[in-house]
Order: sequence, then C-alpha cells, then structure tokens
Amino acid sequence: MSGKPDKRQQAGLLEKPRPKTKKPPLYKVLLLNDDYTPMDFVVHVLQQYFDKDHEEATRVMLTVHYHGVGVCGVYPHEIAETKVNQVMSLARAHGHPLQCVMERE
Ligand code: TYC
Repeated sequence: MSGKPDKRQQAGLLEKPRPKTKKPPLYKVLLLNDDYTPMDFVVHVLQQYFDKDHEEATRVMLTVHYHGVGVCGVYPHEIAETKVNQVMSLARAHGHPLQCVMERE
C-alpha cells in the first residue's frame, strides 16, 4: 500500500512505534424515506434505538423525509445489524413499510 520502505525506514529510525492492532470497520445505519410510515413513528424509533432526544430525532426524521436518506448512527458490524433488525421488526409489527439498512463507512 505505501510501497517499498526506503533505507531510513528500513533502519527503523523515523517510524513511531505503533501498536499492531486494527480498528474494526464501522457501519452507518441509515433510514430510507417512504410515503406511508408516520413521522411520529420514525421519531419514536430514533429515540428508542439510537439514543436521540426528541429534537435530534425530529431533525434526522425530517432529513430523511426531505432528502430520502439519513444517518441514525455509526457502529461496529454486530451492533449495526442488531439495530437494523430491531427497527425492521418494530416497523413490520406496526404494519409500516419503513426501511432501515447498514452501509460500511
Ligand atoms: N415520508 C413519511 C411521511 O410523510 C415520513 C418518513 C420519514 C417516513 C422518514 C420514513 O424514514 C422515514 N409520513
């Protein structure tokens, strides 16, 4: 990725010591707009599963309503997956077509 190390780098004189750990990839959880899910339900979902107060939840909901998509939060894979499943289950239980998806950052 960064090419062949030059002589100074090979001597190990310029590189800061770095821990050899990799950060886990993060995933955006997104809500998609539709014409039928009630605005209040979307605000409730954002408060219930994404730790938002009413004002922030309303802001995200309106972003989705006017722009088609909005970010609920950013999480490691398993947490993002759980949140998508929770949102989809609740929406289906209430008969709403709301779509929630995840996307690698
Ligand atoms: N567009 C919906 C309405 O007018 C509201 C809505 C907002 C639906 C956000 C889905 O993710 C969504 N009732």
